[in-house]
Amino acid sequence: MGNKSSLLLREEEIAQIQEDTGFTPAQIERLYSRFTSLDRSDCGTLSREDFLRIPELAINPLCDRIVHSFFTDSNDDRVNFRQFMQVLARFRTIKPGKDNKLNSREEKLRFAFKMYDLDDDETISKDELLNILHMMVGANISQDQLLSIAERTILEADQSGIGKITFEDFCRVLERSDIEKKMSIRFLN
Ligand SMILES: [Ca+2]
Repeated sequence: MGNKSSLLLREEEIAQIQEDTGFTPAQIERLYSRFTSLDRSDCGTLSREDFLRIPELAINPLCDRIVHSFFTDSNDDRVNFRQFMQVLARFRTIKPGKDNKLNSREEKLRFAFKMYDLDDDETISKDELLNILHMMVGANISQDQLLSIAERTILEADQSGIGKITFEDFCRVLERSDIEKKMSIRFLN
């Protein structure tokens, strides 16, 4: 107590964020001190550059897309603590019986889908898939191989015959995958 972060975060704000996100007050306090340490300009909001100082993010091949996802509800390219927590909640590990609407399977799938859907048109095109594949595998696989992986993936997933992957296709393909585990990033400790 008595440090800068606990002074600035009011109890009713903690309670509200707990209700929104399912994080415990102790986790919220810890993430808040993390948030304020990233907030170099001390203005209560983070810029895109601030996010790149999170080491767990900086090493993630999808870093740019993940950072972008924090800003989809932001009008001025800054993220306040509440918005920050809403996005983090989607990465929170699901504990049996302690489900929260933000970290449900559906929300995680929706969030992952948006990461692919660069132009926000609700479908994943071949180019968008290639773009993500490229970020994930880097230079280890040739462009031709990536193209054939992307084409085959779309061919197998696309059930509406539009040559693109819809959210329904996406859910079906990932039906048996452990998306809950893959979409859980440990920001805490
Ligand atoms: Ca798209």
